Amino acid sequence: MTEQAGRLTVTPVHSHFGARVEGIHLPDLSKDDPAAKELFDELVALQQEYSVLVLPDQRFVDERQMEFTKEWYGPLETQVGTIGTEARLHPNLADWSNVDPEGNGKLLSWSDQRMIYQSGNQVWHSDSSYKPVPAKYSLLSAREVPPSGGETQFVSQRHGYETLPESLRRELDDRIVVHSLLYSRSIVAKGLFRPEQERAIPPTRQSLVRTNPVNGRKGLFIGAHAWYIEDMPYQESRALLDDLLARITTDDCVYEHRWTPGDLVIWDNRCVLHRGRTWDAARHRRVLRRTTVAGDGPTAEPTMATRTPEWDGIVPEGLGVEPAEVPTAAADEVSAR
Ligand SMILES: O=C(O)CCC(=O)C(=O)O
Ligand SMILES: [Fe+2]
Repeated sequence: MTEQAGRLTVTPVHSHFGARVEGIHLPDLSKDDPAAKELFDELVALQQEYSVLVLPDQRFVDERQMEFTKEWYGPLETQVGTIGTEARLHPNLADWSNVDPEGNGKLLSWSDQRMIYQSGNQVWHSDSSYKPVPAKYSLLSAREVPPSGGETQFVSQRHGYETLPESLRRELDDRIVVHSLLYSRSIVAKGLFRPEQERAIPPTRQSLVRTNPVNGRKGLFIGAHAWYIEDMPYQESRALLDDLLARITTDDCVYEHRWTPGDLVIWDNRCVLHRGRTWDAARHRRVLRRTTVAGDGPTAEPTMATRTPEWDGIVPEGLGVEPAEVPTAAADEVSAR
């Protein structure tokens, strides 16, 4: 049912979360206009409530999208280095596109090396949950869309958490999960990072359950980068993370956004998972551009994870905290001298 929130028209898009918002054209918002500030505050309040906002007909160009995001939301995230071309336009702008950046108008198919990194977006994830300070909001703008396929899907990790059995929720509440982009992309393909790029993204610790600071609502914080739970046998923790993901991503929990050029979707990475859907990339253009608002702080401290045997072959030597040495008889003897 459509409602009026101040000057904005709000229509929920799913029974758990998500709303379509009309009555605002973000590219035109000016910091000099007090009414614009009011409108923006209403939008942020809706964001806390609905987690995903769909704003049709927002005619952004790249420069304005970056400028607007920074001016109104705060510092932008910088993309990590990969073998893909998504950072080619600007370090603060993700270019999700299958159009050959060489400028010859050629379309890149899924077998193209440059598209393989991008295909990692097709598993449920929260943007940059592998960084010590994970992202707050993502603003994804549709510039060109295919006639079919290429949708983006969302699920609410709050609804997911709230519908778990109480006893399970209690078990999860104070747990820490190690997240890693090297782990999540190792499942997609090998060789997606150069050695110096790998060294810039050590695994990081995150709370398994996060609380929204404004309304106190709790949500899970998992997805593709969530590797294992600390202080739990590795296989058991993998099984638990897989089970949680399966529970919160059943069909009835999914909002699927079918893009129209000009759409802007803003989601709250603290409490939502998303994934892109495939399309016929060899035949149809799909160009989306994302700006990402940096998070307010870490979710767990210290942020640096301790190396375990599972890291071998995925995370280069020398990254992370070395596990404390188990004292041997010989070492005891030396220290006793
Ligand atoms: O391509 C998509 O639909 C999803 C892209 C994505 O994961 C992102 O923009 O963060
Ligand atoms: Fe994403």
